[in-house]
Amino acid sequence: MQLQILKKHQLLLALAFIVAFLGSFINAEVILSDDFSSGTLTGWTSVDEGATSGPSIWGVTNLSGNMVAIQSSNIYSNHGSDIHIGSYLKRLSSSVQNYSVSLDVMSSDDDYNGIMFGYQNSSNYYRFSISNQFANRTLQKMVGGTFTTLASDAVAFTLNQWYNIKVTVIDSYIKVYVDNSLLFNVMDSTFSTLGSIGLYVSASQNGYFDNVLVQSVPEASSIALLLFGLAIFALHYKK
Ligand SMILES: [Ca+2]
Ligand SMILES: [Ca+2]
Repeated sequence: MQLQILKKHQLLLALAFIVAFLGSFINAEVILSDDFSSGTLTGWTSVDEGATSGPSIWGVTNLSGNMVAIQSSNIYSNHGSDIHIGSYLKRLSSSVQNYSVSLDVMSSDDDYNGIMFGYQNSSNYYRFSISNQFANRTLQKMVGGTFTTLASDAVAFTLNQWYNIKVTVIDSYIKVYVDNSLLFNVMDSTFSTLGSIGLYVSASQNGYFDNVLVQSVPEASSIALLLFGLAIFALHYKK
């Protein structure tokens, strides 16, 4: 009987170690958080691609006491086609494989705004964009300089309204959420690492961005291992 109690305590201790150890993997880790309250774009690099109405004008502005990033030129190329490039504000270079990118976006212009992620270089990345004029929300990948549409719908964003866009890339599944509602769920493993992210505009004079949050997401295998440990513990404890 005493031996049994001792064994239970040892098992509990072992479990505590397992939980503590795996906890470090289970917790999402913040890779980047920027609410632009610093008033600067330190750490960000602008990349202009649009041949018309450039250059870009990126900065930080105060909207009713909230500091946000703004792009205020109408820079664009290939308007209305799948390409619709313009300018982006780039950051990070990460080899993390499972991740989430969240940000708030708003525009007083009716053109393209969005987010680039899984960015390996200027010819290889994922891009989610929204357009009021062309009434669509589109997830694309650019591979070797050529865009392919992965998912699209026919909904226009509302001018001057903040939207939260969240993208998760976990085990080759790309999920796009708008205001916490799942919009797209696509399987694609072309770009397996986070790479860089980009705050994206095309012909969007006064595109606003805020609350950029990039996190690593725990791998399913870590969670499975923890559940396995818990199951073993439960079985022993039941005896
Ligand atoms: Ca802010
Ligand atoms: Ca415009």
